[in-house]
Amino acid sequence: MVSIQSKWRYLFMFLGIQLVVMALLSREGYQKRVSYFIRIFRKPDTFGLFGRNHTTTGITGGDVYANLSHLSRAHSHGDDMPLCPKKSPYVGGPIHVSFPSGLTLAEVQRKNPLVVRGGRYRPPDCEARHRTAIIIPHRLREHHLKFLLYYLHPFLQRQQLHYGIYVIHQAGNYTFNRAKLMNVGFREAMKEEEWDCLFFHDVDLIPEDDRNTYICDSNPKHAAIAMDKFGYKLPYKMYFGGVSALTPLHYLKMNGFPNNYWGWGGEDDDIGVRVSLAGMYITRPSLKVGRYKMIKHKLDKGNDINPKRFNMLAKTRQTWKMDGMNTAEYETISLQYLPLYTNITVNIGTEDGLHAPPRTPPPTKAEGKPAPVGKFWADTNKNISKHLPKSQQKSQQKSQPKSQPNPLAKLKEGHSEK
Ligand code: BGN
Repeated sequence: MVSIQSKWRYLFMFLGIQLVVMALLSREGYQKRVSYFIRIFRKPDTFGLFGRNHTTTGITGGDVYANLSHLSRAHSHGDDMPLCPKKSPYVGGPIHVSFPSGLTLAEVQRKNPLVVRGGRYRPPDCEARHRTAIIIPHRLREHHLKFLLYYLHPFLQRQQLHYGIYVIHQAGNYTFNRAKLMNVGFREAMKEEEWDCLFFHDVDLIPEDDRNTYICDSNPKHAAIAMDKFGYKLPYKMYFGGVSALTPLHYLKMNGFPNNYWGWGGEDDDIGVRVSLAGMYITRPSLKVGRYKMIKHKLDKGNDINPKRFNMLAKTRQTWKMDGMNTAEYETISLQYLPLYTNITVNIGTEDGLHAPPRTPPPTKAEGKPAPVGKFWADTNKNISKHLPKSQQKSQQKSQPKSQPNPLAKLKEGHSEK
């Protein structure tokens, strides 16, 4: 038999436990804890994006869209909007990242109602403190791009940024050149708005923690410090690949990125070396925050390992001032303001130049194979026409002057107050 006295004891113990639970919940961040408990009992949604995520290190991630409905209900106050807070109230820490089949761009668009033409966004209820452009070099990775857009849009909205997403698409099928596409992205983005920070972003890397703020530091920042493919560690001290962030001033100080790394490897190391040659240093977020998941894929067709990278890297000290933003030659083939991003398709030429004529006299064995200029142009034109609506095929063609000796002057001309 339980005595009356012990009944009271149990009752007090029960009330005591309730008090402790209430105290815990009412502390700062209780909403996060409540939603965490709710998620445990909730079935995963159609895309399985609300489930818990146990990564290799046991970090649990939340749904990147979880608190964005507050934003879509917020009202714009026009000119008298207050400045956004220094720390966004929407930032929640680790994000659950998975790659479900069946996701469509239409779904991404539906989930991001405040994103406007060209993939631009401004917080609806406050004046953003930062203006960030995301530059994504791209070719034949539509599948990856869709996932990146799915995660990146809400990620940036949670950080209350004014942002724009630019996809720089290399036309034709000549060897891929990631760094040169970044130079194109920099110039084209800066022509449109006065971005105060540019994030150079691989298409297959998804950020896993929204405390990894997409704003610039006083020195160039390497954001992708902890990738799953490297066991969430930096692979080597000077690594500068994946995702990096520079202000326009940083970028111009180091003469942008190299234009002559065709194929996989080395260009990111060159960029890292340029940072120190220009008298700057690399900053990084913490390993806990700078986490990224890579979308698995095989080495791309048209992006073979660059055998020249070792020799080129050895010469960066001599070449960085002569090769970079000041010598980036390209032609813009089309500029499309799509609902989720600005798509810029460019001809960046080949190792032999922008419009290198077939070599005469015919190359000797020692010179190697002649550049496939004719085929390159045939394929470029075929590919571009396929992707453009008939009415736009001519009107969207814009060409750049063949040489742009002074990019700084050009940039200034291109700035626009929007
Ligand atoms: C390095 C590559 C980088 C690449 C990383 C991670 C080179 C240059 C020769 C030293 N660098 O080895 O470009 O991002 O691996 O994969 O190959």
